[in-house]
This record gives sequence, C-alpha cells and structure tokens, in this order.
Amino acid sequence: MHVLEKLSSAEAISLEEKFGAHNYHPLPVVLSRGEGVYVWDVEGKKYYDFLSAYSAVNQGHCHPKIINALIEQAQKLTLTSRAFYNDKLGVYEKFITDYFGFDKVLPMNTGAEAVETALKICRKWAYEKKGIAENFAQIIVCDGNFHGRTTTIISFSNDANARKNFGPYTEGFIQIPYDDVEALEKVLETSKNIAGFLVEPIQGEAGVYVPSEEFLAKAKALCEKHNVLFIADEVQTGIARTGSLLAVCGNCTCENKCEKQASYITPDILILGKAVSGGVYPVSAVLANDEIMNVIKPGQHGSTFGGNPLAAAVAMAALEVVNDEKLAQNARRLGKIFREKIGAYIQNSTIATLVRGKGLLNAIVINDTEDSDTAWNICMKLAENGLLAKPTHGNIIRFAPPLVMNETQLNECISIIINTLKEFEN
Ligand code: IF1
Repeated sequence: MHVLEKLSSAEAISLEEKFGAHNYHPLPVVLSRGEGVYVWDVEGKKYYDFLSAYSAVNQGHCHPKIINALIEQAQKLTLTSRAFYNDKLGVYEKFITDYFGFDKVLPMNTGAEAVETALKICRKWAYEKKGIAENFAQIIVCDGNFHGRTTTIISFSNDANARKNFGPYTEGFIQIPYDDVEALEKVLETSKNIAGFLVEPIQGEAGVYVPSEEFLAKAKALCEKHNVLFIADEVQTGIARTGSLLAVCGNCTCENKCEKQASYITPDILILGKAVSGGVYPVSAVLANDEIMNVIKPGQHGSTFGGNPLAAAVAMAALEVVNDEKLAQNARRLGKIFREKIGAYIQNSTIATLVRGKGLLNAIVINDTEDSDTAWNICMKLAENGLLAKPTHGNIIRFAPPLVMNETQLNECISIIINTLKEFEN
C-alpha cells in the first residue's frame, strides 16, 4: 500500500480510525519525534511530555546512551530464542539481580506478562513449598488495582470497563480495600490457602493513591507472619519514578548500590516493566530469591522474546542512566516542588481540589464529577498550551514527566498547568 510521505495529524488519525482497533481514545495529538522531556507533533508543535508513556520514558525520550545500546546490539544479534544461549542474557541477569538485590530474574517483555509470571511462580511455590492443596491457592489483591489487561489479570480487577464481557474469569483471587491492613490481616487469619499478596506500592491508574506511611511495611510483616509471598508490582512506580529506585525503598536516598536501608520493604517477588528499558524496547522482569524462583523448571514458563540480547543490552543501558544521572534524587526533589507550588495554587482554586503523589508520579483531582469531561477538556487545553497529560479515571489528571527534567523546565510546566487551570476557574 502506498504510504503518504508526510502525514498531517488529520490523516494519521483517520488511518488509525479506519484500520486500527478502537481500544484507545487518545488525545488528538499525533507525535512524530521525542527528545528528553519534549515531544513534537507532525505539524512541528513542541510539547512537554507529562505522561512519559505511562512512566516508561523515565530516562527521557530517545536517551542517546540507550539508543546507542539498541543500535549497536541490533547490528549484531537481536533474537536467538531461549533454545540456545546468547552472550548478553547472562551478563544482564547478573547486572539486574545485583542492581535490585535478588538471586534470580525471569526476563519477560510486557508488564502484564511479568505480572502473570509472578502469579504462576507464587502459585507453584504455594503448592510445592508451602503445601497448599493443588488448585486451592488464593492470592490477595486490592480494590482499584491495575496490573495489566490479560484475562486472568482483569479477572481480579473491579474496573467494569476493563472486565465486562471478557468472562469466564480466572478464579483464585480475594479482593480487599487498598491501604487496609486490618482487612488484609482478617483474610490472612481466616483463610489457610493464601499464597500471596499482590500490590501496587502506589495505585497509579486508580488515580495515584499513595497509601498510609505504614501500610506496605505492615502488610509485608503480616505476609511474613503467615508465610505468604509479598508481591510488589513496580511496573509503574519503579525505576526511580517515585523518588527512590523502587517505591518499596521508602525514603532511601538511593545513592548507588542499594544498601537495603531500614525503610526498604523487601518484596518476595518484584515485578518491573516500562522504564526498565527507558521506553526504547519492551522489557519486563520478575525478580526473586532462589527458594522461590527455583520452583520454575525447564519447559514450565517462557516466551519467544523473553531475555533476548537486544532487550538485555537496552535494559542495562537504561538502568545505568538511572544511577549515572541520579534520577531518583531528581524525581524526589522536583516532585516536592511540584506538589508545593500546585498545592499553593489549589488553596484558592475552584477547579482543583487536591494534588497528591510521590516523586514525579503525581495527580491533580479536578473539582467535578467522575463522569464529567472537565478533566479531558483541561488536558485538551494543556495540549494547546504545550503540555501533554491525560486523565486517569474521570476527574483525575496524572502528571508524570520524564525524570530527566530540570527545575527550570519544571517551573515552566507548573506555570502552564496553573495558567491552564485558571482558564477553568468559575
Ligand atoms: C494501558 C493504565 C498506567 C501498570 C502496572 C502492570 C501493567 C501496568 C502497575 C501492565 C500498565 C499501562 C497500561 C496502559 C496504560 C498504562 C496504565 F492506565 F492502564 F493503568 F500506567 F496506569 N502493572 N500500565 O501500570 O504493563 O502490560 O502495559 O506493559 O493498558 O492502557 P503492560
């Protein structure tokens, strides 16, 4: 088919409308280039990216170190499958397990695949190590969770739009309210077949809900007490996004090698995705120590692209950038400025009710009903004013720029956001 040399936004949108499944409702912005904190549309308009591809581009768009790693490896060897060894996977496996402090990694591609992998490992551990009767394992999840879109994962979602008419649903999950230690304790004390507790350290899609200070630590302690695996889904909160290398690091300064500070809550299974590759290539990872990971034997799990040499090369470069450029420290510092300045504006605002978040994962709650289109209209106006963001649920707008942003750029963005919100003040 003849492809137009230079598409206009309208042409690009109509092609997607006609030939693509309608599984998204994007803002009418057609991007063609990205560099650091900026993206450009096909007409050449420049924007600040305040979504970062849902926190996959933490290192900034097209980071030269990561792109060079991609190009160099792509010219040598991209995919061998796991039918054979390759010279990059073992090096990467040592690198990432040292980096996050676990014995082993099971490499996958997307976040949902990594979540599914963690669920399988948890169940297998429950039958073969904990001694739960086969097919009776239960995994506790939280209301408002988002862990991906596979049939099993939406089976334990309570988002009607994500699960309606995709049944029959996978069994073996118990829902409790998020940030509710008593509810977790009650389930753990009344059910003997609990294998694991799967939790987002901050609920991103639900609207950037930061749990109470002690929630994760108390939940981890309860899991330990009841011999239940604490499974942290850091697909969105990981890789320095919340001002530490991982959201479960608590208030660790994260200088270099993780010294497992007192505030660190050690997951039994850690799930990573998105910015593991800096948004350059689909890379996800499941990390655990030997007594858990070794329940997986040859032929019991895998994927064609999982652990390919290109992913390995890209992920090592992307994770080095996080340390080299101290992205966690930057996210923590700029996030505080963002919440302080937006919070000051909100004191006298009629259109925004609160700002919340951690590091550079933040959200502003708009003073309107969930089903109103005010948040959408604000995002349309933000785009007009040169900043891209998108509502999560209804009246909540997520703000998550690349972590390479500097203070001058942040202040310019804060001005754009406040001036745009003021246009909606009544
Ligand atoms: C979409 C949301 C964010 C995730 C957590 C696993 C996954 C995700 C905590 C699965 C993915 C993405 C999916 C994308 C939009 C985005 C999203 F709005 F859907 F919920 F970020 F908040 N765990 N989140 O956030 O990873 O399979 O996508 O690689 O599906 O619309 P994935």
